[in-house]
Amino acid sequence: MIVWQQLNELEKQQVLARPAMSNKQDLSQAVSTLIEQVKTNGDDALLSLTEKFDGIKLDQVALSQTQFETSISLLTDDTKQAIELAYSNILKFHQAQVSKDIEVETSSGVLCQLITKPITSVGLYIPGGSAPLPSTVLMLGVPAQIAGCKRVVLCTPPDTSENNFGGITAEILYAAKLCGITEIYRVGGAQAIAALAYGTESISAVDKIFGPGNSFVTEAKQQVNQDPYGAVIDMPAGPSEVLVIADEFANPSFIAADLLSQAEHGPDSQVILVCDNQDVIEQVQVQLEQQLTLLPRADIARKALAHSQLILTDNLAESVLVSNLYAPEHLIVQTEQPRALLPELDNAASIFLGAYTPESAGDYASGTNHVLPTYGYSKVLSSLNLADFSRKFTVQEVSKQGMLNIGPAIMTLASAEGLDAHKLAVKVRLDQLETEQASL
Ligand code: HSO
Ligand code: ZN
Repeated sequence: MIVWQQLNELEKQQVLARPAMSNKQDLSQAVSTLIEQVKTNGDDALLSLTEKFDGIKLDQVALSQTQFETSISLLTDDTKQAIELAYSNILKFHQAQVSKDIEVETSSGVLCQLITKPITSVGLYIPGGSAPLPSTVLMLGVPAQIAGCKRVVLCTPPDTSENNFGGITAEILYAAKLCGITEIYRVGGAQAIAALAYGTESISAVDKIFGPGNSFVTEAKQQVNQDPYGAVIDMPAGPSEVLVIADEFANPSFIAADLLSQAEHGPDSQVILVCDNQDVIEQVQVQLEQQLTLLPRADIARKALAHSQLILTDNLAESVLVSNLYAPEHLIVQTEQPRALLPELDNAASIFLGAYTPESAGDYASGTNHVLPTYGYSKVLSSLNLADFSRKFTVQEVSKQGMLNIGPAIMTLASAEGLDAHKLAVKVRLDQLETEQASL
């Protein structure tokens, strides 16, 4: 346990510092080689890299209809209903984000519009590996569906489990089906990102790539994002994080469970408790040990907890200050009056208010999006939302009367900037209007 008041400024910074990204140079070299392979050899590269990294020799990356049906038949009704409930809540919350187009007559005869259109083609990357994430299919697929993107492409590594070898995890497919996604490929890692950005014989390139992934995927997304001929990406990604603000009224068992749910994501997960009551912190420590014995992913969670922070503050206001400094991806507020703190919480990507709002609620089924800025980016970036799947553009239309109204000001401004061609573009029109007037 750390006592916040006993730290100097430098120590405070160190306690809240994110882990440095290690091996950057090696990783970026390895990833750019993979990307080059896909650019040069297309599908052949995808198939041979899938054999190398996933241990499966596929004859094609696309998933056939038969494979789709076989995989999906493995699902129980319970699972289907759970996915449907999550889908319906995520749909409701994102549907409400549809924004109206704007039309304003700024001066008489001068019409300005702001119009929203879907991004034409988007690629959704869904990780496989130790924890395939059907919930992420919903978080990306639902807004893509509501926005009306013409092409929605899903890439995920092939399933290696015995009863579905070479297929795709059934839950992922069911979630995709609800979101109306039909273009599905069995390819993961940096090679999937390269295929989405540059295209291969069977996968056409997309405009924007979404979704979480391991360090290879994250690096590949960054590289294609920097290439003007690559693809734009959703947001920068770091390890997942939770910060819990608690007071004496909090339930230590709930807090421990929330910290562990973040810790089990990966050894690099960031877990922080900020509390103004020492008893609560000590009880959380006991609970953590007890609950860890119940978890199949205890090894992973222990590694994350090894670099977690339990911070004792003087009061709630100081806890809020620490949270604002850290700018967490997820912020759970377990206090007597959680909503009262909301106006003070400046920098958190998704906030969970009250004893019965675990992070798991937002991860799966409350309706909010679980793709969120990490690594302190919540200070400036938003949680993923409908707007990320569309673009806004402006339209203006100036009538003759409108030109008479704003033309002289435009000419003055163009003169001030020394841009005479700009001035002339208005002058020729005003001259024309004058001639028309004279002939009446
Ligand atoms: N907590 C993760 C999302 C997730 N959790 C998916 C479970 N499944 C990052 O926000
Ligand atoms: Zn989670």
